[in-house]
Amino acid sequence: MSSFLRPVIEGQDQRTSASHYRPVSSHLAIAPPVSVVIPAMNEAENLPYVFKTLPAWIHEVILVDGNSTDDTVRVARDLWPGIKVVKQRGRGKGDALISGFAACTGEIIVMVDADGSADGHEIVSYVSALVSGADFAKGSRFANGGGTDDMTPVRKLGNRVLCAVVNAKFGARYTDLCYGYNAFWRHCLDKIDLDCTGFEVETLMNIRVVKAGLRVQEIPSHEYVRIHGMSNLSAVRDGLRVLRVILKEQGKRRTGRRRPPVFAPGAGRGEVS
Ligand SMILES: Nc1nc2c(ncn2[C@@H]2O[C@H](COP(=O)(O)OP(=O)(O)OP(=O)(O)O)[C@@H](O)[C@H]2O)c(=O)[nH]1
Ligand SMILES: [Mg+2]
Repeated sequence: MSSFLRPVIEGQDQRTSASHYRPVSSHLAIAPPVSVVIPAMNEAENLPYVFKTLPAWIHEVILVDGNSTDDTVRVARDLWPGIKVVKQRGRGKGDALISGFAACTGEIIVMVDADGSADGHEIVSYVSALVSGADFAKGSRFANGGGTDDMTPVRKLGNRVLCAVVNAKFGARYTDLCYGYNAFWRHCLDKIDLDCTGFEVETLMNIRVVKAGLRVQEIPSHEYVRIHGMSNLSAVRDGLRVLRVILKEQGKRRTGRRRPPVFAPGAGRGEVS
């Protein structure tokens, strides 16, 4: 069994018997602190639903605000006292996530959308996979046990085709590609060295983890419909961006043996408050 996890023994006080282990379910306690990064642009109305499902054992929540013109930041601070808010300097979801990751102090990082489509109760499945040996826990709506209420047939088709292209070109065995619910050990950031701005970010991560030879485990996940507001994604425009990333990554050498650049926690490009 990995040194990061151990069974919860009934009647034993997890806090005193091994001070850094925290129970995350009825039968599992973990040591590593978990950071949750939430990119949000005008999601004030959805945040109550998002925060309601986040487990109390999370070490920190980082909200990356994309210059929202609604009450996103105030609502987030009310709902999760102590939340770190990163003010995004650039534009796009990829840019937001890169800033958020840089502000994390946890060893495990979980990405959660702010539109109410992700269920925070699933975080324990992602974390369990990571403490059991995976480097990257990749959410999948099409793995057995997953699902989506949110994707149109056109998006499903586009995702499927792009996923097949990634599998063929990079030797992956993914069942889903463009999905925003994922988790990973912070050390992965050194190896994937993210450099993108938009909705292609998840694809870039999925490709680079394979190229870097990291251990990827898919986690069945259910995507609910966005509760309020409009999607920021355009199927054609963002589908083309994803395709461009795939082609660009194919032209680059594998990164597996390359010594990764050092990642400095807290050295974000955004402004933290
Ligand atoms: N900070 C920040 N967040 C963003 C930006 N663009 C999108 N987001 C957030 O990223 C998450 C995913 O964006 P969505 O618009 O829901 O895109 P999607 O989930 O692919 O599309 P739908 O399934 O239609 O909702 C949401 O929490 C958005 O608020 C941005 O430029 N900056
Ligand atoms: Mg969404």
